Amino acid sequence: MPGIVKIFSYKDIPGENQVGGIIPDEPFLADHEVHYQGQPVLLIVAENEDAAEEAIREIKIEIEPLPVITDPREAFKQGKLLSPSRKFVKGNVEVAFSKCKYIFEGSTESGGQEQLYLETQGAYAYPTEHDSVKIFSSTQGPTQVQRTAAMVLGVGMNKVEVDVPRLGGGFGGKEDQASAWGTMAAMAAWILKRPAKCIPHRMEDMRMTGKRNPYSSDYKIGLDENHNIIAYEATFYQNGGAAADLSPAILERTLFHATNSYNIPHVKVVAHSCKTNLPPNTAFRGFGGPQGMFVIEAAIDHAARSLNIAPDLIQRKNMMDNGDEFPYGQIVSESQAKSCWDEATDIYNLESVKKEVDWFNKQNQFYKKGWALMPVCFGISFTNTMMNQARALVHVYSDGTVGVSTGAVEMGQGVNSKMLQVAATCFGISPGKIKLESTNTTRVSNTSPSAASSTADLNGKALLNACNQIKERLVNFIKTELTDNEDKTVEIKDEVVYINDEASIFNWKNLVQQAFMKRINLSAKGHYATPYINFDKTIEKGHPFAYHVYGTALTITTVDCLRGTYKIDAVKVVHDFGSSMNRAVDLGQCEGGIVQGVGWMTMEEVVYNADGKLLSNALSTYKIPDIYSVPKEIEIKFLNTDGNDMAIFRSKAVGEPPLMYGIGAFFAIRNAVLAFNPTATIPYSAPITPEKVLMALYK
Ligand code: LUZ
Ligand code: MOS
Repeated sequence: MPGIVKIFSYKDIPGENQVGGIIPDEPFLADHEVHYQGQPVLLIVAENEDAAEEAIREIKIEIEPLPVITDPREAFKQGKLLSPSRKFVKGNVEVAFSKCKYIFEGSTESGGQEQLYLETQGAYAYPTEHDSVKIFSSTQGPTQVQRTAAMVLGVGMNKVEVDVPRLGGGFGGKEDQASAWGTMAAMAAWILKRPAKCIPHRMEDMRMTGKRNPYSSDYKIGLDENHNIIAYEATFYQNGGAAADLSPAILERTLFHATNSYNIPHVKVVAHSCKTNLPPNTAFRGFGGPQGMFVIEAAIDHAARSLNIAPDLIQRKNMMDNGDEFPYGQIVSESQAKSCWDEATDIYNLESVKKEVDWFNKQNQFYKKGWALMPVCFGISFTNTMMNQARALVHVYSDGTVGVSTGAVEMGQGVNSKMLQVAATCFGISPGKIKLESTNTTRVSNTSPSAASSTADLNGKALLNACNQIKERLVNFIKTELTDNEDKTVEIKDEVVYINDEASIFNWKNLVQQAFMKRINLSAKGHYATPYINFDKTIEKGHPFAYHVYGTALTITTVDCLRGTYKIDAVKVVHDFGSSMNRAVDLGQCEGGIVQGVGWMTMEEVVYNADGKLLSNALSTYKIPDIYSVPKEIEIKFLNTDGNDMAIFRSKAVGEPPLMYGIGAFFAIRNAVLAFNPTATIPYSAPITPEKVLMALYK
């Protein structure tokens, strides 16, 4: 056909037909079997998009149908697992349950979630010298794209350069799944020796890429007569999709967060990563943590409802303290769980909120309010210890301007602002003198993806290390070459050099110039590897996290009991930012996380049909919070603490933890429905869409 340059199938792949990140179980192009609707089969390269689209319409692929599994429990029954199951054990639940006064059992469902980055996946690439290729990719993981493209092309990683200027959002969706798109562009460019671009339309992106893993779970919770939680058992069935992707790591984080902010003496949690015929599910802000926390919150709510007490009594009573032990062996230290909770219930006046809601519900027949408290404890570090490392490259140019490269990818989360602050603060110069370069695998190699809320910590510390090396050389240069006394203190503030606390004749610019004339090295490569952390998978114990982030959210909602619709009146939070280095950025992350979490729990519904075809494949059928449905009020109070030394400038990681405040919306809405219809049976099945609310109101 006119305009068609080349059609690649799996037979044309020069290297390995493989894009699996953790486990090599995912073909780049389908080979004999197609495992899900939306799996790439052929790569069509055309002079323009229209020609390629026309070719798609002309190609008929005959596929013999095989049985389709979309339900993780069904997959588990048939023994279809993506990776070995995992189990975390603390104490002895069997013995403990036999001594519990109250035991409650049930199951929960939490749905998928489309990342819906504003910019879809995509990449362009062109061939470069020495049989190499350069890829510009919309990825959170430049090294992942590099490694995948090199493997598929059958070349060394040194022949693939990946450059990332910035992304229009990632949210986890581009942690691993950008690799295939980058590799498509790279393969076309490298083989055909022409520039190539590969960008799916929104609907294709939604249909072909994985989402947050849906979970189906069972819980059993045991309490004593004083409402202390003595034992907790849960089994998680993760819907992994057709290939492992990041699901095994997500599964692990579910177990790490299975008890959220609570100290429970006897715990047994088991997780299965189930293989279904859906697009491989993947990272999404929270990375399995939210899925785990939803289940324990449901179990506590179940217990409280059955005991006819308010859930917050059980929540507060069982909150962790310093010295307690997480089920994975790490000892709780610098816990802000109770301080966030107590401050939230105090400044947001929980007692009067309870009274106001009761009063409102008495006054109104067809509108009912509900409230819920949601504590969050989130571990900071990649759970895979090896990944907690980063590098940075800093050049001070002879005119005093600075170029900074790190492994951090800017995707709207503000990490470049933080990197700029690190370099400017260390050198004592204006941010205007510093340029943040693109994220590039040739300048900064072997990067972990920008993920796990750890990007600013890891890359910020690596950058600080690099800047300090240069600064130390400059300070030594002043002490030894420009003044006559080595014992003097030297500081640079506002680009002025202070010697023994007095402004000297030197400023940043002439200092740099003179250092250059004396052949001082004005470049440095920084490296950082998080100290202390470890985890032993053979016993499932260790100290995997650098530190934890804490907080508590109070959510208030109003349900329209004729329509089943609802409004989130307010989400009021006390959050542990440590000592925030950038309150605007951190506040933005917190607000965005809350809205995204509320969306996951309420209106965002990923629907596949029995054949595994995505039905919610556009913004008309997949609803995310818009300006009308976001909480009417979001209030965020910064907990007053010093922060943790493992965080960059003691400013705690902020990317993921706030998302889990959204879980409060589920319970607040559920409580409002129960205020209207106290006998309603409302399964712990998220999202709690208006349809589900309407059914429950009149059941
Ligand atoms: N990615 C990953 C993550 O590979 N490991 C993690 O622990 C993680 N956590 C959150 C988000 N992405
Ligand atoms: Mo993420 S879920 O930290 O890419």
